[in-house]
Amino acid sequence: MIDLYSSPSPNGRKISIMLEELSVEYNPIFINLEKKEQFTEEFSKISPSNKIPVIVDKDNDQVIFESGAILLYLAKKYNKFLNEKDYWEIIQWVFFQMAYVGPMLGQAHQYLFYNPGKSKYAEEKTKGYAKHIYKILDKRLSKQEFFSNEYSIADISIWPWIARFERHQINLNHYPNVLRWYLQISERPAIIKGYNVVGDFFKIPKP
Ligand SMILES: N[C@@H](CCC(=O)N[C@@H](CS)C(=O)NCC(=O)O)C(=O)O
Repeated sequence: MIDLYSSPSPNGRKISIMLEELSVEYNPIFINLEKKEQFTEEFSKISPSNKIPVIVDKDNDQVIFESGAILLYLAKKYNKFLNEKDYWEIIQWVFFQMAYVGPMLGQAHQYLFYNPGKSKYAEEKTKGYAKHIYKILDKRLSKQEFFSNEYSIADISIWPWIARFERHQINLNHYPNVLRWYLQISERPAIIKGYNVVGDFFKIPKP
């Protein structure tokens, strides 16, 4: 049994979606970020950065934080969504998500959605980064159905961020390949289920 500490956010959803895709039995535990539950002494023991997601795999007595490490752990453990043939291609896109897509779009949430009007410079800068990211993703998806040859942890890591396109002030119709990929993946039962496993219910946004 795996305990998943999560919240209804892109990084948390990556892992609930992965666990649903794997049809693994797991126990979702809600960490309410608004109530600052990520800073409790108890949670600090398993999350040195005081962030979700974290998993505790009781089968192996293994604790893992950082969503990229968790996706790799689960992909290796269950031998799915990270095939040998495309290994490095998948890894590249997963790292691109962790290093650029998540951090930059996370800044867009801060400046465009939660704190508009506070810094024109930061708003323009993050809008530019968001457009750059969507352009890169659109180009990749113009050549193939998924980020690699098959649906993989690359798609699972990127999709929950694109589900926040409204917060990035992005019109998905301007990125037709991302739009096609996003809508196609939105229909997967694991995405629908994994989107809402803790906290309040949210509808998956559709343009
Ligand atoms: N690099 C980390 C980022 C995790 C992260 O930023 N989690 C956010 C929610 S999406 C969080 O826990 N924020 C709470 C806080 O910063 O206090 C990962 O990929 O797991």
